[in-house]
Amino acid sequence: MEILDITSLFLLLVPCLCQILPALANIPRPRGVAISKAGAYDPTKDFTCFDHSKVVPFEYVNDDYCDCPDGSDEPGTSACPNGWFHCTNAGHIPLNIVSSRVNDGICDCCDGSDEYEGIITCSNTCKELGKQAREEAEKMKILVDQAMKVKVDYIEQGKKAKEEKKARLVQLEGDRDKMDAKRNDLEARKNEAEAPEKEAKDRHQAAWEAEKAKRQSEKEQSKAEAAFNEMDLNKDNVVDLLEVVAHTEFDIDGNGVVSDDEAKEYMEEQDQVDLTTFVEKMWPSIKDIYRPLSEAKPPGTESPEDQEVAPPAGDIPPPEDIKEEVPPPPTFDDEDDDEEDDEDDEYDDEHYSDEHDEFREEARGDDGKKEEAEEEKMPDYNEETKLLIQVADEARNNFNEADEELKKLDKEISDIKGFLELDLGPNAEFYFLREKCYEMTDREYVYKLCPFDKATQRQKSGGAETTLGNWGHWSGPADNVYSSMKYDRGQHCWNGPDRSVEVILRCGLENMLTGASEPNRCEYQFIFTTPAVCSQSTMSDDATHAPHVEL
Ligand code: MAN
Repeated sequence: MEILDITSLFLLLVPCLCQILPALANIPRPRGVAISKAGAYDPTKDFTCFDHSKVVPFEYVNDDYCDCPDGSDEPGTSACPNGWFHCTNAGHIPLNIVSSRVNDGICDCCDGSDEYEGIITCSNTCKELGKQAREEAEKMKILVDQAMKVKVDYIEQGKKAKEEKKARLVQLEGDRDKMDAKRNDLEARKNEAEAPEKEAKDRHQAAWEAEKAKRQSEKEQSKAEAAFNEMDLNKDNVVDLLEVVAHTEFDIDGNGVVSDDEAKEYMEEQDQVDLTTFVEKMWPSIKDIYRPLSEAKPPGTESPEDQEVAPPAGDIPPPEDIKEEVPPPPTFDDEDDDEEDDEDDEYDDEHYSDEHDEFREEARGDDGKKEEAEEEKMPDYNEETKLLIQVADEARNNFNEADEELKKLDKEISDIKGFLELDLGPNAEFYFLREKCYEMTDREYVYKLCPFDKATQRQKSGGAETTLGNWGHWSGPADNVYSSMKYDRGQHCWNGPDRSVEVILRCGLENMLTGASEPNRCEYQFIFTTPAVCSQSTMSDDATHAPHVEL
């Protein structure tokens, strides 16, 4: 890759000037004077210093004594420290050198004119160097011309894309208005269809809730009646004190015996309770602790937490004997001895309860569960409601489709607006760089530039990307704004600012990230070549403003 200074390039690219120069070179003038200044040195007149500070006889010019403060009387010697010596360099590029280089033993001018005192003999290489330079310049011109063709293509693409997007935007905005109206209409229809649907569904739900409540209360009634019948051991149609006392689960104080007072707590303080009172008053207060005698554990097998467990049905004494001592509980061990057995008892006690529950679960069986689940399930809607749901579903689908369409249109509109707001250069020449990424690798990192999006860095050895910056703005000097880009708001640097990147754009035949550096911690500089910044004036621009040409 060749990098040429623009000023030299410009001069190299004016071959005709080089052809004219040999002829002009013969115009008589003092040594070290440029042709353009020859008129100021008239041998028939006194010499006026360029700064008009003095007028001296013409013989004082190049007499190796500095008379003029600006050094203009000594263009061809080294007498004035601030003087300039002009090399004509016929066949190549003329050059001004500081007068201290005159006769210093080093050949500075290709025509050798700066070394005339014989300290050194300089051969004239201007013809040869000029030829080479012109060939180089010619090549460069060809390459810049090629880059310019690419740029023209970029401009066409960019302008076309902008026009297309603008046209699409107009179309989309029209479509959006229509879709918005359609959506609103469909929303109204949806609401219209949903009102009777909701009414019918609510009605169905309410009827179902009522049915469930009814079933629940019937269930509760029959549970209460079953409990009453079970507790009414002597079948005299009342549950009396003795019958309640037989149920150890009513042992409130946990002393192993249900006292009359404890029984009465549940019996509305009466000695006996008939079916109606039992169902309405007693059952609600006992239903959570009540156990049929047939499910009660033998006394003495209760764990401390499970004191209310009653003795098994087989061991229930007849009602008249109920106050008599309860027989010892059966054990699940062959032998009845010592501590180990106590532990086993504990074990068995726990498992007694679990096994019993499991047994009851199993007894209820899968069919029972299914039936229950079936009972819990709300019945299907009636035909009229089903039809209303169908109509509402259709209205909902239509509305949702239109709503989705509208969202899609809004998204595309917003994307296009974003695109049109993006400054892609005075002639949209940077359009081509959008939605593309360019990478380069240095010793440690892989750097990536995605123009108008972001700049990143990642370790060459792998790992996650660090965002160095997000597209910010054009950042070139006021008279060449599009010569650099700023990407800022990158990842925070723990030991510095938020990361940011300045991307210097240079004219090049290819879009290429050619350099990446970090001049200050977390402040990066990229060099990016692109035909998009080339111009015919690239060749003649002031070197301070024009980008380098890298071709
Ligand atoms: C990472 C890289 C470097 C940067 C340091 C700052 O290592 O992003 O470029 O200088 O963090 O801590």
